[in-house]
Amino acid sequence: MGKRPNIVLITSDQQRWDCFGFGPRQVKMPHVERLARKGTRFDCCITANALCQPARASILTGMLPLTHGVADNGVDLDPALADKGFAAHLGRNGYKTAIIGKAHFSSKATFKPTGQPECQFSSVDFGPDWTGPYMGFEHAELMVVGHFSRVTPPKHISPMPFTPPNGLHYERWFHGRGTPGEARKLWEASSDGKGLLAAQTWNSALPAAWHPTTWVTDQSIAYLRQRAQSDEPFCLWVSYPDPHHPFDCPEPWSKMYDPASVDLPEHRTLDLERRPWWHQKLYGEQEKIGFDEYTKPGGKQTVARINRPTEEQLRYITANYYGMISFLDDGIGRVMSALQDLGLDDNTIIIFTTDHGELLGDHGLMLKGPTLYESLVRVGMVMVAPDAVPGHVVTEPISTLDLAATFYDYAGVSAPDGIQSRSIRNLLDPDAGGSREFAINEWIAGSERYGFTLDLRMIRTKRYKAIFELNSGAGELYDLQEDPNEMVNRFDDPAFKQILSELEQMMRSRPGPMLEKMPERSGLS
Ligand SMILES: [Ca+2]
Repeated sequence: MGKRPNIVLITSDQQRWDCFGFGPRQVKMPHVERLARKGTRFDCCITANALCQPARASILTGMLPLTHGVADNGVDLDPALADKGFAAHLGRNGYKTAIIGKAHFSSKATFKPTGQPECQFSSVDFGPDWTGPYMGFEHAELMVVGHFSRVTPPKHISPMPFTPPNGLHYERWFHGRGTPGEARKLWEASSDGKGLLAAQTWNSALPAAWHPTTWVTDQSIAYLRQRAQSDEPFCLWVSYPDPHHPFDCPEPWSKMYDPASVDLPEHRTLDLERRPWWHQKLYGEQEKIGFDEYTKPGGKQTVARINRPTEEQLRYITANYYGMISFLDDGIGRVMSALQDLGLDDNTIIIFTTDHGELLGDHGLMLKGPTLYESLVRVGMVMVAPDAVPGHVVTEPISTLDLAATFYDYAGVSAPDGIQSRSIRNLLDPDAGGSREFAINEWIAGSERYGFTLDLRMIRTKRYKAIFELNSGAGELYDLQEDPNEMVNRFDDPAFKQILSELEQMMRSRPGPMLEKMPERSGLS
């Protein structure tokens, strides 16, 4: 490979590891499965955080949350740190860089204007002519949210003005479809006339052609066409906002999976008595806090924003979740076809992964929260690179934050100082004997979120997962080899004392600098 390779990073939002098409769940992703046959699949990829903003800041910067400071949702990434991210760094080294879709590097649901394009208020100052630069990307075509909410919070807290002149490229395009108001009306309507099937779940009547998945695909292909005219290497982040809730799958994808026969979790009832105190406090005591409470001034944000679904409701949610995933796989297939047609495929590294998972009914829980089960922190990752051995599966624990260093490795540039990202290129060769000991996850859940502060540090080795809540000293320890469903917490089990102590040592040995003081919160998410 003489010329430096192009890089196309494709991500979804909130896609659990077992829903990547190559199993074990039923959901189909034929194009991603094709990528996996051609390239390398990482079976134990762990996100640096279970929420959008910290997870995405880690992918971009190659830093852990306590180093870049976005240790919770609602915190903006410092542009000075984004300047050490892969977009800025590759840009300085001759790459053209772009992000198309959902960025979420700064808060959208802000308390007041922040001056950032993704801020619900400040987006008005970034008109149709604005296409970056943003957080190191030379070119940006974005959305403020990408997944609208059917619920409009009271005006005094967050008017969510995602209609023009507020909003960004996708929102402006979306609201311009058809007659005024038509796109929004169709999105809220049901294609099957049944209305809401579960909380935040319906078969949307929005035409698939107007859906963010289609828009992200089309804009990405247009960018690739442009890039194919030039010899400069490029790095494009194609960022789909699905299958994040609401579960509003459009036709025909909403018809693809029969709710009656979708997979259900083996353990789908609340089992709080087995868990440390914060599980009980959030899902036991605070469960009754509703949307009104969380949006009123000084009110606490509840984790139970989506009620415990019945089995029938969970079936509808799951069928729509699967449909949204197969829809975005179709987009990935179109991006891959464009690369081939443009003659770019033999010198382009393609990665598909996501920012974090989705509980989807595991242990009676939905969406995400400070319950760091595998469905939430383990994600799929596939990489097609020129030196990949087709079909190779890597079982070493790696992190999504390792992508930045991997890109530098392939681009032949040295990494900026102070990052925790490590290139995964040496794991591509099955005979090279490359190994990894553990992956790290960090989350400081501020009191604005839950009414108390949690300082969560997670260590994931091939076999074990330890979660330390540093403020209280409580925690969790699961032996994933003997207990893949994480049913028995061994944290206080004397028989596991030595293992826990080793895992704690790994946590204390975390590499790199940590911020002394975390940045101020700019919003809720
Ligand atoms: Ca997300």
